Amino acid sequence: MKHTKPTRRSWAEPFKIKVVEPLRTTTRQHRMKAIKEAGYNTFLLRSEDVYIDLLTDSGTNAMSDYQWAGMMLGDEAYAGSRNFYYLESNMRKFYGYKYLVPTHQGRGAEHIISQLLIKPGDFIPGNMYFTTTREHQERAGGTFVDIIIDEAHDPESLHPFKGNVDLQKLEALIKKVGAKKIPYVSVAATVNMAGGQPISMENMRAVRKLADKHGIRVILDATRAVENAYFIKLREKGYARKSVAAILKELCSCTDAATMSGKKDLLVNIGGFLAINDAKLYDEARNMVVVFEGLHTYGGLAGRDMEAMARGMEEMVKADYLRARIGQVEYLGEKLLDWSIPIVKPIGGHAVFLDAKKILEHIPQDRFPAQALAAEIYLDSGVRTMERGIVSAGRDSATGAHHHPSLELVRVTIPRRVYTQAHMDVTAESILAVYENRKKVRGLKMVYEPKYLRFFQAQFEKI
Ligand code: P71
Repeated sequence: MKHTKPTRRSWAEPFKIKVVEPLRTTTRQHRMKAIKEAGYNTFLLRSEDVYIDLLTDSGTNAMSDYQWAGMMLGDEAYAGSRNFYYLESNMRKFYGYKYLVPTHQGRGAEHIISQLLIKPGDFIPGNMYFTTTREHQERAGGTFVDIIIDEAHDPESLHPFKGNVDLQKLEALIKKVGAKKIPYVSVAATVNMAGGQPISMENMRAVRKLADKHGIRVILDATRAVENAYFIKLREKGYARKSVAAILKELCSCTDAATMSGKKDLLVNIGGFLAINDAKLYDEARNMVVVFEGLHTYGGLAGRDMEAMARGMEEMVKADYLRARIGQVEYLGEKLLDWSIPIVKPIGGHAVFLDAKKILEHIPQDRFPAQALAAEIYLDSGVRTMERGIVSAGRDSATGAHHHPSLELVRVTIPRRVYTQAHMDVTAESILAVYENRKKVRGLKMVYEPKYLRFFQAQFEKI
């Protein structure tokens, strides 16, 4: 093999491996049967039939020895666990909100905030929908309105902050429906469905200012806010010398509360929380959590899970960790770009997103090109990815028609600290093999469609 001399010095994972979990390889024939039985839905595959699992970065992280050691210090008291108080103090230290309500995961927090703040007939503007977030907003009687900048819907746009809110769209909505019908602006950092794209600090400040002018709350989806803070450090003027920890706190300070899925940035396998500044709202949330999750000092979690989250906060902001984390995603993305495979640009924080609309241009969106592409990649190599297109977008709650998102993507999601660069190579080569045979891939028809969040359990057949 020929090796060209490097043009820059490499980074490496800032850890060594202490425990390993064997991977299983399968034959193509085995995978053919497995994906067919799963109705061509990668969510319905058994993990045992998967080789490299890039379905999600959610709850799939590898914990450190420091976190595992903390698991043994779980205080499993029903009330007042010391792990809760440690998590509360670290949440204050790293995110800066006053009050903490733990939940079993992110959607538990979304449920509570939506039920408390949204009235039937309300509108909730946000920088692109997220599946569970919108579901809870709609269940509470609200209507989600997309106010992300247009560039976010264009996979080719190189805008450095494709997660930004279009302030004119927000202002137009306020004018149209009135501030009283907008309980809050829902801002995500980074934006998952746009391709893991960040929002800039400048834009976040401007959203705060506009919301203040009209007395509207701003609620942050802080699920991947650390990765967003890292992009601000790299890309935004004036932030290169600031620490990610300082940037994260500044970002949160522009908002009134946050929902959090700890299963991403916090480097754990389960957990989440709601973080709030307003004492009255906190009081209501703390009361509601006992109905749906558990007492307000555990919120559906074991003490050890809270300890692991608290310790994960200390690790998530470290510069060497983030460089390797984002660097690994970039490594995979650049490889695919070198081979001219269409992906969302710029490369995002948690995943590389394949542009299924372009790759399978012979398959119309109603025949689920991204769903078909994810199934085909699994078939080729056992690498599991996720559809993020028309199936994920679901149906319009008012008309019942399919939403037709402009982005029809397959997400190749990288768990934190789990896979090596060689796994990225194998993954890239499988995607290339499928890309080269793309003309042979056929569309799908949906033969089973569940009522809520259909992408999880829908089943398909080949056309
Ligand atoms: C991801 C997930 C997990 C997931 C959720 C829905 C469909 C497929 C996979 C979860 C998020 C998220 C953001 C920005 C809230 C949640 C819910 N992401 N906000 O990307 O990305 O958190 O899963 O802990 O309930 O695979 P939760």
